[in-house]
Amino acid sequence: MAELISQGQTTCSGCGMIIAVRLVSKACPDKVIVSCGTSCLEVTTSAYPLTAWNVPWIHTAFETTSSTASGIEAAVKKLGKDWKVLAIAGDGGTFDIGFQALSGMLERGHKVTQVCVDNEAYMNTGIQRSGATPFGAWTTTSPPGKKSVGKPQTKKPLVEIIAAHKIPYAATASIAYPTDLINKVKKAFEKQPSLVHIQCPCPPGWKFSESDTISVAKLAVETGSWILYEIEDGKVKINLRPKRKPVKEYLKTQGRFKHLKEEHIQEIQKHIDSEWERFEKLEKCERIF
Ligand SMILES: Cc1ncc(C[n+]2csc(CCOP(=O)(O)OP(=O)(O)O)c2C)c(N)n1
Ligand SMILES: [Mg+2]
Repeated sequence: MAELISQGQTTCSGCGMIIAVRLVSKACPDKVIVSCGTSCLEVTTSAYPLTAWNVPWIHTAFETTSSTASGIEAAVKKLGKDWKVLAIAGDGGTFDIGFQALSGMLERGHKVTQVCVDNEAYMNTGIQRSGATPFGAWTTTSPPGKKSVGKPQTKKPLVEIIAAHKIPYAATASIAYPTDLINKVKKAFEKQPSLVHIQCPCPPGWKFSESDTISVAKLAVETGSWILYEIEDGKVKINLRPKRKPVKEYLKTQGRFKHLKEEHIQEIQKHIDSEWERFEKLEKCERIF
């Protein structure tokens, strides 16, 4: 088991993303090569001339995590080595600018596991909205005001889009459910190409106290706004069915939602309820892709 990161990185206190990476470590094979796109993860772990990485690691551009990983995998194959390849990128690097490279990597069938450490905005460049930012959230590029609710769109359904590439494994995970997360990353390394999408609460970007990271992550799951599920060989499985708390309890923990009016909160609640209905139906299908 490779411990990917050593002490000495410079993440903010309470950073959910670095907890996610430590948990991914628990499921990583010893011989692993990492491709990491520009993100908080990269800037906090590799400030020249230092590095916190204990394994072979390549910093690649914001948009090229998966193309670099594809190249590493092709080289490993050609050399006949048994190294596994891990691609890690933020939500911007996975949902948005890196999406084309990711789609290509999956479509070509490269044996790579991609982990998306999703803090729901472009954080290292100053909290700009991404395709992963949830509806209604404040960011510096989705400011609420008289004519704006915050981010007007809902979160892109990444895992479903990824599973539509007919890859063997894609899943969501939460840092508040470490055993589930570790088991999923293990399975992802066994069934490549694969993707694990981890929600990573961010104290400065979501505006909550740095001591609350895990409780915020847990509330996301308990309110049903972050659904723990996997799609294995096209078959959907919901991994946890919480007795859902009202979403208000999750929203009120974070300053990024503090401008929301009751009608917006109701809209978010409705969206969650309809997503659960949809997922319950999907789970009954033999396979969805
Ligand atoms: C082509 C290009 N556009 C913009 C940037 C600036 N940039 C670097 S990282 C980043 C945002 C990263 O967001 P995300 O992938 O979510 O990672 P996070 O910082 O949130 O961890 C941006 C906009 C860049 N490096 N390259
Ligand atoms: Mg991000």
